[in-house]
Amino acid sequence: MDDAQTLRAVAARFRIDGTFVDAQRYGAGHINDTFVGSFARGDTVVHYVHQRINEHVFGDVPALMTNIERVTEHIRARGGVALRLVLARGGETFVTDDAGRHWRTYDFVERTRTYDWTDSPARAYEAAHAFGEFSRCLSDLPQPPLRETIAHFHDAAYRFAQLRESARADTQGRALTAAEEIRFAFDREAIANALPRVPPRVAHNDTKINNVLFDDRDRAVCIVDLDTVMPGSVFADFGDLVRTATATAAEDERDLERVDVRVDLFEAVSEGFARGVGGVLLREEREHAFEAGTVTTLEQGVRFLTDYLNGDRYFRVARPTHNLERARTQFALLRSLERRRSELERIARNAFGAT
Ligand code: ADP
Ligand code: GN1
Ligand code: MG
Repeated sequence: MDDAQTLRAVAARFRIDGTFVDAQRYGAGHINDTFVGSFARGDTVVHYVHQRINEHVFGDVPALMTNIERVTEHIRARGGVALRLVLARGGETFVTDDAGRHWRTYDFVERTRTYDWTDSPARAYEAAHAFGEFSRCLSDLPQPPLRETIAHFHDAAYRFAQLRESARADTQGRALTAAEEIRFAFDREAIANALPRVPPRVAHNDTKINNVLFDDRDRAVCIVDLDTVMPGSVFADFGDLVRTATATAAEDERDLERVDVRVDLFEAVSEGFARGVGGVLLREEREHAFEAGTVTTLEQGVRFLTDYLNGDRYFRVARPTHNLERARTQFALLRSLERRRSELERIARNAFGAT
C-alpha cells in the first residue's frame, strides 16, 4: 500500500468531518512519520496531521497518549494553546492499522512554519519563552506523575555507556572513521556529571526549535512533539534550546567553520526562557543554566555518534554519514560554548536571577 492509500484508510477511522483528498509527508522530525491530510468539507479544504508513532522508540503507546491527553488538557485549562487530538471514531486517542502500526491525528495548526535553526534573536526569544511557559504551566500538573515514555532519556552518563558499548561492538565497522569523535566525546565524559541532582519536574524533553510552530509574524503559536513530555529536568529543556536556537548553523551543518554560538541568541534564549518559566525554578536550577547547554549538546553529540556506530537505527538519516556529521556539529558547538563560557555563564546567571 502506498502512503496515500494507507493514509486514506487511517484517516477514515478518526472523527474527521470531510472527504479525504490526499496526504503529504510533512515536517523535518527525525522520529515519527508525519503527514498532512487534506479533506473536502463543502466548498473548503480542511487539514489534519496524521502521525505514525515510531514503535521502535516508544514501547508503550497507550501510556504516551494518556500523557499527551493530560498535558494538552491541562494547558488549555490554564488558558494556553496546545495541540488538539482528534479522537478515533470509537473515542480512542490512537488507532492501530493492519500492519500493527499506531497512528494518531491532530488538528493541523494552519499558517505556521518551523525553523531548524535561526539567526533572529526575536525568534529565539519567542521559542524559549514558549518552552518556559510550557514548563511553568505544567509545574502544577496534578498527580499521578506522567508515565516515562523513554527510559534514561536525558541521562548523559547512560548515553556514554551506550556509546562505549557501540564503539566496542562496532557492528558496522564504522568505529575507525569515527575515532576522532569517539575520543573527543570520552575526553569530556566528566561533563556528563556536571549538573546537580534536582527533584524531577514535568519537562518537554525535546525543546529543539523546530518543535515550535511560528506564525507569519514570528510569534510562537504552539509547541509540538509531546511524546517525551514526562518527569525530567529543566536542564534538558533549557539545554536543548541552547543547542538548537543559539547556534549559527543547523545541527547537521557540514562546514564546521560555520558552527558557533551567537552571544545575542544565547542572551535571547536565556531571557525568553527565564521570563516564560517565571518564579517556579529552584535556586539550584537557576544557577546551572549555562552548564545545561554544554551537557545537552555533548549528550546529543554522543547520541548521534552512537547511532552512527549502530548503523542509523534511531534517527532518520538522509545519507550514510549523516549521524557522524551531526555529531561533529554538536562537538563544534560544544567547543564554542566552552570557549565563551565566562561570558555566557554571566548572561545566563543574570537572566535566571542567579547572580
Ligand atoms: P517528530 O517526533 O518526528 O519530530 P513532530 O511531532 O515534531 O515529530 O512533528 C514533525 C513536524 O510536523 C513538526 O516539526 C512540525 O513541523 C509539524 N507538525 C506536527 N504537528 C503539527 C500540527 N498539529 N500542526 C502543524 N504542524 C505540525
Ligand atoms: C529527535 O523528534 P525530533 O526530531 O523532534 C529526538 C530528540 C533529539 C533530536 C535531535 C524522541 O527529535 O531527542 O534531540 O531528534 N527525539 C527523540 O535533532 O529521541
Ligand atoms: Mg519534532
